[in-house]
Amino acid sequence: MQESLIIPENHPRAESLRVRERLVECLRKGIVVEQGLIAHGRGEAFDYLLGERTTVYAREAIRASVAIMLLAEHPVVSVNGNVACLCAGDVVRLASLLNARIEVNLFYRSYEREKAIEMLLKEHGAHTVYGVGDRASMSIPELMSERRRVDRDGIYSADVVLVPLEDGDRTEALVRMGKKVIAVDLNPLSRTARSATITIVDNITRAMPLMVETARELKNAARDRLNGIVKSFSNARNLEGSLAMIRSGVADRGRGGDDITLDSRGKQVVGVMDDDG
Ligand code: PTJ
Repeated sequence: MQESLIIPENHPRAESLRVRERLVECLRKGIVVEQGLIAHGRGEAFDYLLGERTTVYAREAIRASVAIMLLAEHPVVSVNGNVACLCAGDVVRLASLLNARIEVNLFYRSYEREKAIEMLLKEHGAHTVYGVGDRASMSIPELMSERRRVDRDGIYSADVVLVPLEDGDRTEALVRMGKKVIAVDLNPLSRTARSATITIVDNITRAMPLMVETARELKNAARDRLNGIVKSFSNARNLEGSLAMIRSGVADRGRGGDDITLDSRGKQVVGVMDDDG
């Protein structure tokens, strides 16, 4: 963090400013690339339109995602620079609760970045980190970017892959390989959001801790119950809901209104949700 920068606690954008500082620090450490800052800016714009809160639709998608990962035989969490920087600890906690493997997969790939991200994940308690160096010896068919390189024991053989901040090409390619893909993307219109099996339209900084909380809650749930949660989920319907939130939020705030409501735990939510979403 720049020594001169003090973020007052009561600044309305304090959290958002702290996240920016963290990304800049990760850029200096070689974890995040310059392009990652641009990608984050795009995410911030969508987050602003969503009211910077976790909607009921995101909660429903988180629940379905955790359920599908608990039902999976070989779930994998894919980690890029931004994800490692913003939520390494939650990635490790989530993977441990879901019995999932963690794989580094970068669009702007370099061995130094792979190692830096592996080290960060290990500092947060990860045991084995897949996809680093020669481990990423397999290729996702029909994919040209560096993201095609995957670990035989990780993404290549996974049945469910969690891909926060992903590009559309790899999401589509993974789906073509017959995998279930969970995306976290603040843009409900992106190709990633549209082609994933489940899309969580939320900021990863809010979504990942909620995934951990939900994994703790559902970890011992019966398979029938988990199947029920997955079966009742429709990604198309959920994305429509997120888009409707953006539309109504923009209309409300355009009129100077503020429709934020708090749930029983004091978290900002909108709408009402049943037990299983
Ligand atoms: O670390 P690397 O080399 O793998 O590169 C990572 C980036 C993020 C640079 C790379 O994956 C990239 O270029 O991503 P895209 O194609 O720009 O897609 C990023 C998507 O994530 C966009 O749709 C953003 O709206 C969204 N996004 C950005 N920040 C967040 C986010 N979604 C959720 N939470 C965020 N904090």
